Amino acid sequence: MNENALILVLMGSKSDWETMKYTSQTLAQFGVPHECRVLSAHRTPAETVEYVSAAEGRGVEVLIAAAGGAAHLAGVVAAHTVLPVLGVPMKGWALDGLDSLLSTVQMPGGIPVGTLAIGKAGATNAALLAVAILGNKRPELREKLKAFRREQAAKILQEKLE
Ligand code: RP5
Repeated sequence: MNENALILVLMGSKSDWETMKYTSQTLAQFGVPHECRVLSAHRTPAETVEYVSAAEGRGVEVLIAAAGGAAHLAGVVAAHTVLPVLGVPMKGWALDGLDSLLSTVQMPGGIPVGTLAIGKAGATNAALLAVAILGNKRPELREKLKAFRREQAAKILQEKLE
């Protein structure tokens, strides 16, 4: 447990870590204190609710939830907190992650989940979006994001094709 965590990253299974390590790596790159845990909406429902319900009181500002298949984790997380919740659909074992995408993104009105792309791109972008949210009140993080965008653009502009 990281007592200073501003972001909690939940995933439904250890098998999601292969993808969600990119969320953790990106948050670490920006120096954002965070905590990653395996918690499942259907395999550990009580523990998931307990963990999410305590987030606001701990000073957490954003939650990221990743799941595959019938990917209801992000929706369940969002049901138990008013903190912003970002969902990352995992590619899963069937349907190339389309099942996870629809399960995560199609929240009925009233309980929002900001859903990112399937897989690695979504895992990375969830971290970048969380940093942008934190950046609203933290000028140093906003500056880091601007520097990241500049570096990204410079790399593209230097590309040479054989
Ligand atoms: C979901 O089921 C997890 O998020 C994972 O993406 C998927 C498969 O889990 P395992 O069977 O690999 O544990 O709950």
